[in-house]
Amino acid sequence: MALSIPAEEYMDPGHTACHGCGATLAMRYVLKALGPKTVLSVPASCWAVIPGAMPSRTVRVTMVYTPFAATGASISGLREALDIRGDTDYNVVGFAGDGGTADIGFQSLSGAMERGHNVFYIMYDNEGYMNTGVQRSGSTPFGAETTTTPIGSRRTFKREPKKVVADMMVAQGVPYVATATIAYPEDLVRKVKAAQKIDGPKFFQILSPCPTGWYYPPEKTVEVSRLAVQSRMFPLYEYNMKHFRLSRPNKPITVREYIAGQDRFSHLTEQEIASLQDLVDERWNRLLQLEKDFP
Ligand SMILES: Cc1ncc(C[n+]2csc(CCOP(=O)(O)OP(=O)(O)O)c2C)c(N)n1
Repeated sequence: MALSIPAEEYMDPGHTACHGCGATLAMRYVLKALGPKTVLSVPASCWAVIPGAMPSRTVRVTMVYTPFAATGASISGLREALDIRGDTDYNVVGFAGDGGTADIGFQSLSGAMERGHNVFYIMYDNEGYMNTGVQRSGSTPFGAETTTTPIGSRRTFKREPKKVVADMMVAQGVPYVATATIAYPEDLVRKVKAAQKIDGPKFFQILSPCPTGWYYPPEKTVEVSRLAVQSRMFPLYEYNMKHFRLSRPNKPITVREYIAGQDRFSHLTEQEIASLQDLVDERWNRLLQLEKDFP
């Protein structure tokens, strides 16, 4: 497939992210797809600090900081205000972490999607509250160690399955919903451009691996992102105006192979790995059913 990633950059190289941060690549590709007429609304998260303090900015588009729980409300207001001014050609984008989306910002997100505003909501999913020190979020997968689910003698790793916000947005009937990840930038950019054609709410969940919180070497971020897809831990799909398309891994691997390089899973027993594999298979079957239901 021909490389179709725009050459233009809307992010500058200097920023305060950790080495190997997947969330910086997520922003870079999203902005390449959307271009300069974009307004970002960012709540408390890693991305609230990545641009640095004034006069640093890192992104070459307007960025508004919003309270943790209010991304959905803030993009609703920005959209309506820009439309009143006649700036209908601006992309309005909420760019929030998984804690700010799956947990604390969920009602605000759900309301914005239900009211039908012409906005993007991008959840960059690093599977934890990383900016504040790797705490568990609703989007942390079963089995992971975090600082609020520490191993120690009581082995309190996360016992609950990952809350998959994209699937919830499909259930809500949001016009465009996609999952994507930074190992597949052509797919990510294509999806953002496809969504841009829709005059209504658009939701993205972008897996953005985090070496600091997943405990793997920073140079492995793209590889980890690819293995997440190949193992079906993070399936890629597109739900576009009631058509659902699920991407099949071209080199399938097991969940065990995916988690092998990440110390956040290194404590798991054989039985616990099997439980994680069961959860992954169960969700995959639900997604296959969605493909049948929305051909
Ligand atoms: C109302 C409120 N509660 C808590 C915080 C502290 N806080 C700032 S960033 C953050 C973690 C955000 O996690 P997530 O949304 O997953 O984004 P990430 O840090 O992983 O990029 C927390 C808890 C806050 N700023 N405001």
